[in-house]
Amino acid sequence: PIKAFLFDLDGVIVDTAIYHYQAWRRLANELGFDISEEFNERLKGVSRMDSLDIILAHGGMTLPDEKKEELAAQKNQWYLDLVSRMTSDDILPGVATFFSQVHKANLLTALGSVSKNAPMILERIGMSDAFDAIIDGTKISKGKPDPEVFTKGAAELEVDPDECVVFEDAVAGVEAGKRGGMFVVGLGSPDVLTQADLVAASLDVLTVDDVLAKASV
Ligand code: G16
Ligand code: MG
Repeated sequence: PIKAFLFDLDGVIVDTAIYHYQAWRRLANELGFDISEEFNERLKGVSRMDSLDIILAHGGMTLPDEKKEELAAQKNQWYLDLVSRMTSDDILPGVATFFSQVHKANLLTALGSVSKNAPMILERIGMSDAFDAIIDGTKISKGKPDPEVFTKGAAELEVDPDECVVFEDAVAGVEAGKRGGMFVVGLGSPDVLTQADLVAASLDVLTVDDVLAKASV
């Protein structure tokens, strides 16, 4: 049976994905090139340094590690400026209702985010206490699509991978959940999230009963 729901943060609970994109785009522009929204799909769920490497390769640039650290810190500063004004109003539609159904169903919950800023964002939106376990970028050594962030979440909740459902908006995150042996609900477009077991536009159009019925087949 399904015992736990594991949630990505950016693009699932809160729309910080747009702020990551804006900050990366500003960095690319300063380096003399641009990144599109379509290109940005490759960055979702990918760690800060891996994202920078993908962007630099896209711009045909190679830089020494010291310079890369500097650029990553700059991007993070811009990102922090953008998210500093967030409040609970920025929680995505359907999240509150979905979480009340999750608790009623006695399911365990974990956050599975590769973001080092995840605890700060949870604090800002008033959801620090909403999860039974929190796995963030400071607790893992490999970002998505590696399954580590989700397998650690399952381990902390003391459940098996096949007892977990993962909720993800990113191609790399869906792959991470599948590689971890979990049922994956993709939130976004079925044309993009092709590896997901079930795709919906957002948590707003899903109920916990729907998900449990589909994941338990
Ligand atoms: C998030 C975002 C990524 C971001 C990564 C690292 O992952 O989707 O775009 O690059 O975290 O974030 P930070 O630079 O804040 O450490 P997730 O797993 O929450 O989707
Ligand atoms: Mg995400």
